[in-house]
Amino acid sequence: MNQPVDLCINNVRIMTMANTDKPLEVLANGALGIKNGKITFVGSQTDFAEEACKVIDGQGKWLLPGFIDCHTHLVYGGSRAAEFEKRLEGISYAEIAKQGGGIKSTVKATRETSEEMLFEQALKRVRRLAEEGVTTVEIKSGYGLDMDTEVKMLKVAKRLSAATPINVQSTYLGVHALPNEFLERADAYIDFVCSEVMPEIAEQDLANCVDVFCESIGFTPAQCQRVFESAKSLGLNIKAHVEQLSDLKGALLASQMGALSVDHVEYLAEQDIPTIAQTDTVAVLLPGAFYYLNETQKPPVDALRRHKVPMAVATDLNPGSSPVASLLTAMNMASVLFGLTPAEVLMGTTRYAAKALGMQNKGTIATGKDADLCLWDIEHPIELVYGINHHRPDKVWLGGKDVS
Ligand code: DI6
Ligand code: FE
Repeated sequence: MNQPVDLCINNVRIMTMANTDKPLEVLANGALGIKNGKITFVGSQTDFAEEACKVIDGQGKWLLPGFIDCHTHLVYGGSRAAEFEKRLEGISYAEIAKQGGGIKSTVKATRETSEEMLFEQALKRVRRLAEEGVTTVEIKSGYGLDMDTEVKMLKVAKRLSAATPINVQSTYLGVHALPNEFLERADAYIDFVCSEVMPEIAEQDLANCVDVFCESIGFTPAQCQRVFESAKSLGLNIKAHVEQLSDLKGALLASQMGALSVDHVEYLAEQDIPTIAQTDTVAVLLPGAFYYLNETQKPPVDALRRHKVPMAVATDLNPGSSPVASLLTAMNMASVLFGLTPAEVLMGTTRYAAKALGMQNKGTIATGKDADLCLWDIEHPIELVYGINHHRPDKVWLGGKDVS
């Protein structure tokens, strides 16, 4: 005889995000079976034949995959409110970075902040995201740039995972800015990252992905390529900040080397998109940074869409270019500022966000997937993209466990 499932959620409208051709397809009068944290049944209520230890009546509400914020820098010390004021006076983000502010000022603050304090501050940010139905968040290091602080940041990310009802995926972003100790010696810094820091992080299992900032105010494609090669030799995945402020062809490089995602891509050239479309790389759009930096160059959404490059949407939550602790707000911005359809935005924060993290077990509602789910009392999921700050999930399950 079959073992009963642990939980059945019935009487729900399910948006599975499993059909890429019809993202907004709805399973009316749906039911879901969960066993050992995995989805074992998804279908119509009338077809649900198994016995369940516990049954929840969804009262006709909407069941969606938990949201995934696939690009954040939410562990950091200090604040950049004063820099925000400077930018309002007309000094650009790049100019502030050149004057030693920007990322570098957060590096100084993060080095000076204890692990405990970093944890307490980041915990609040994670909770803000979780309140909106985010069940998985990616967290990057990159505000330490020395061995101890990068390790400290990644340890905080790991602790956040244990302390909150949210999955955390950690990414090592050592190649984010050049630390003062290596001024005028960028290649020596790349040597240090490749031969010392990355092996240590892999050894301690502190991250499973490596990111870089490929940019005129960051690192060259040749330097990023060396980082990617080392990361791959250690069995780590790769992704990259590319074409945020200028076109260095970083997206071409990263996608050719098997990157999970290329992020920002405002300055991505249309002619490069067919080549990227041949790979498995996701384009992660970050409208919060576009909004805060008052950018005018939009990512080539039409061409990405035409060539079927999967697009994800994330907050880029960080103290400088995107102090946005709200994925739902970033989702609205992706539509209003970049012209993504609600369907694209919903796919971009579930299925394709999971793909951008290499987490094929998440992001859709289908048998065998992790039961990370949200129940929403709304007329239609499009409402989650349409308004700002109207909705919170009624219930959230993480690996089948009610964490709401
Ligand atoms: N691009 C970003 O949007 C973040 N890092 C990066 O390379 C911003 C980081 C910051 O301004 O602190
Ligand atoms: Fe970023």
